[in-house]
Amino acid sequence: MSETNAAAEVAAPHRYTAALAADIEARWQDFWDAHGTYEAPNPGGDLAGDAQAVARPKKFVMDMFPYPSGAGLHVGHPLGYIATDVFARYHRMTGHNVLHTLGFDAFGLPAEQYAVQTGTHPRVSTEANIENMRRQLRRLGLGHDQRRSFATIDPDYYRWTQWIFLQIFNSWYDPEAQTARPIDTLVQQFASGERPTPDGRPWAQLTESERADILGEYRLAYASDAPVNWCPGLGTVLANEEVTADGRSERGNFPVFKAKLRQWNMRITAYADRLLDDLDELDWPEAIKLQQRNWIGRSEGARVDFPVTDHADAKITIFTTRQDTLFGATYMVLAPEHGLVDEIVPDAWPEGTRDAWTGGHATPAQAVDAYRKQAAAKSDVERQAEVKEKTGVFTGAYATNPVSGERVPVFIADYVLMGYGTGAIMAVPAHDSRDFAFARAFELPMRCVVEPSDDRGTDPSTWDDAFASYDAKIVNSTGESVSLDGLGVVEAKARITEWLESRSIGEGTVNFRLRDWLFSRQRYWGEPFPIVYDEEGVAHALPESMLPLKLPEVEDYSPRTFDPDDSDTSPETPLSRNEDWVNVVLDLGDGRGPRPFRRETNTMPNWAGSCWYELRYLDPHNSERLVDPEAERYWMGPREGRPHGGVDLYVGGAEHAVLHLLYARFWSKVLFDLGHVSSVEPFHKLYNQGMIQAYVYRDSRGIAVPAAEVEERDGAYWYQGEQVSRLLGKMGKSLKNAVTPDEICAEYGADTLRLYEMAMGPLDVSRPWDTRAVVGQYRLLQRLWRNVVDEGTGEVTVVDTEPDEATLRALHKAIDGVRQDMEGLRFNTAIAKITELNNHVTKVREVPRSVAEGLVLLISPLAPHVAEELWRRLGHSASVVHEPFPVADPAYVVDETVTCVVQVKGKVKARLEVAPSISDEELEALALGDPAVVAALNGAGIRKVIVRAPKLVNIVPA
Ligand code: ANZ
Repeated sequence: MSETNAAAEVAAPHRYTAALAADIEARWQDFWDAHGTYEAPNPGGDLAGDAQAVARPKKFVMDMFPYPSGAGLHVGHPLGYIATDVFARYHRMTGHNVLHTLGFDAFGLPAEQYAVQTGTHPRVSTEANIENMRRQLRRLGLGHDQRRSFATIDPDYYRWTQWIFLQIFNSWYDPEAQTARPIDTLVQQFASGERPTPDGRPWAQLTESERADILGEYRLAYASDAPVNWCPGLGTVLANEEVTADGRSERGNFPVFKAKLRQWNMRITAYADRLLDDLDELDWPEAIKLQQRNWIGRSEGARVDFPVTDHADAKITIFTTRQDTLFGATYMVLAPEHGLVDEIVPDAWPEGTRDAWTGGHATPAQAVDAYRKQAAAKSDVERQAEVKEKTGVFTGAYATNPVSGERVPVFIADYVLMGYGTGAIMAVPAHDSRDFAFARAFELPMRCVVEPSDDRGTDPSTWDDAFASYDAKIVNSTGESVSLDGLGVVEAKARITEWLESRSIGEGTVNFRLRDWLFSRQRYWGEPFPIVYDEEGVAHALPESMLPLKLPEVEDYSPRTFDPDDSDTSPETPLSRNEDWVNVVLDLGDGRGPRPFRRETNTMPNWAGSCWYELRYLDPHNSERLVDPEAERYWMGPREGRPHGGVDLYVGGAEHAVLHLLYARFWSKVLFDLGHVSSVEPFHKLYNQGMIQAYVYRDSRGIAVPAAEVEERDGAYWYQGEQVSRLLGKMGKSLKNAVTPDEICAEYGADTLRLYEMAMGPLDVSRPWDTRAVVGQYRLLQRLWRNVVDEGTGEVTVVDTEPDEATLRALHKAIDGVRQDMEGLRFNTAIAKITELNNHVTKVREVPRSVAEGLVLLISPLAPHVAEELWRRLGHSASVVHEPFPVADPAYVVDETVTCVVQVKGKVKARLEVAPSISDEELEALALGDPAVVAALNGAGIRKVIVRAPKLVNIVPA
């Protein structure tokens, strides 16, 4: 403590200081815990409570839960948690039953990597991190219902994650009914013959593994051998959403390769339409909705068959979004991996093959082989990149354009992807840039079939690039039995689709960019799959009674060490090394008695736990079912008659636009379809908070230096005598600029930290942290304290008199404004209004009790500890937490007015009631618009207007 502070404490022993704040805060936190102040009752079950509270309107306010990192929290992390806490507190005070709590998303790579390095079991380090975070969060005075908190690593929790997996595994999507249904309903259709089997044999004659293969084509969770993103550097495969635009792992930045590995997938694509349509029902930022729309990527087009020349049965089915340009298709391209390639490749190059098409190879088979090897080394992202130089080779085969009858050469090229559409395209070089570049390089013909709207003419050989437009007319498109000439693009698409369908050579289709969700990881620290394989390799679900399937102990958590740049490695899972756990004899209760099985040794991705955690908050201890239906309906159920219920406010970072938020929506829909929940959507309102940024200081080598030790001199920044540069960036340990909430709490108290974070700016905007500015909010609290408590004696100084008119106005205006700001999450402006009121009160000699109490109530959601303390000292025995929030008296909210006299030629023609603060310009406009004034002027022009706001306007006509 400095000497001046010490002196001040002697003179004012009851001043609001950091020490007093620490004492107040600790006491009230203990009080809240002891009294269960933030516990929200459920309508029934073990968390049932006060029926009156349950009868109130509900508010479910939620944060994206944190990963308990070893570094603990820095001041950037709680920004959202404080905001939801303020919002939740405000709603408690406005008559709501508020559910607010926080759990931990605790599976994941960092704990596992730490385990590999130190040998510490991930559970041990994760639990220690959770403990530390709980302590840090508690210090902030967050009003969480602690009974509802959990971590995703708790077996009681992941038991239900596994249970949901089984529901998904045991269901299929019925496209006609547009819903998921139990897989048994499909088995019945096959068994009864209502649905034919693929090869027509009766269901009863198929072997168990044949049946399993057929059902695997329908299950919403299924294993497949499709090419996946294999990241040797992380020793695991990754979902598309986890791979960056330049084909590297989002975490760790390692190269990602395509590899064929048997993996679990979730058939999220079955829900593409619903995921898209239901976005309209959500109160989410438009930017996030747009990202989801783009990610799902719906495009309407057609599939068209092109018969292969000299192969009576072979046809190439292409997907296009521009079937109106069919007459312009002058060649075709298959993805190098396309299954038809080997079938159509002839033994020798046909006559007329250009040298440029062969890649210098003696036979088509050799050319294809060499090109495939080259393509396999590239990621999808690289293949889609806008490189002007397109590569490929001729397959030696030709096909027939079904509308023009023209013979078109068939190529393979890596710019066509196997995973999109049909993996084959018709190339229309005049109207598609990729095709244009390819046709240029391979000397292929181009035909203009969409009339250019600019002056480039209709000869594509003279163009610089393709002409792509939806707003133009079709030309050069007349065949024997169909013509599109003169039609617009939209009409032409419809006309040609109809024609194709009538001849059964094509059909209109909808295609999605969204891929199925790759759901297995070769990691230790994740949920084990509740799946076992029998000796035939058929996958079986574990019966519910065997859940949770707990993670086994292993000797070694590490993935096998791989060369991160070598795509030829293959994964080996940590769980597979525990042979005792893997090989088991189980009675699955299917009437076949105990049999030997091998367990699945992959684990679920770390997104699994966050796909449904909002539901567990509702009914955290239920061991009988996922969630009690009454509790689910109460907190999450349909709103306004629509099944789109969900969390009332969900706050988190915008970086989760397509991963977590898409996966969680998908699981909600499956659970809804299967009748386990009443809402089709998990999160009704989403809000993205901004980031707290911090200055990063770097020395001349570019290395970050400790920000706390940098000095500012003459507008420059210095560290240990060396000048350093300053840039705004992220806050974090590695950038040596992290400020912890613990430090700020120690220096000022949690209430000051809360106020500062909320006052920094609009919640959705990123803002730089400035430790020196924190003191401003500290002073606000000191002034508030002084308005109620005598710093010398500790006595409460308020008086039981009526406030004067000006104070009443200040109070009620603040109440009115703060209410609106609280509803709209504008906590920064709410604080500005409270500050203004507090400053007004500071000037009042004796503070009336009603005004002091109003102030305390207004600030209590933001600074709950000091509010509780003052409320108690003001003589209340109940906590301020459930006290009604003040309501403004409208009589004091409207501005006072004054009467303004309007004269024309010196005679009073009108009287206006205006605000005292009205400007000259505004007053003049009002006066000139007044009907009596207009009548008096009677069309005459105006020579002069003399304005003396707010009382007089004098108009001199021309
Ligand atoms: C002919 C055409 C003419 C096309 C034209 C475009 C413009 P979106 O809109 O993203 O769905 N395409 C189809 N399958 C492909 C694949 N597997 N790999 C690479 N490209 C593929 O894109 C659809 C368009 O992308 C399709 O329409 C097809 O080219 C191409 F003036 O067909 B189009």
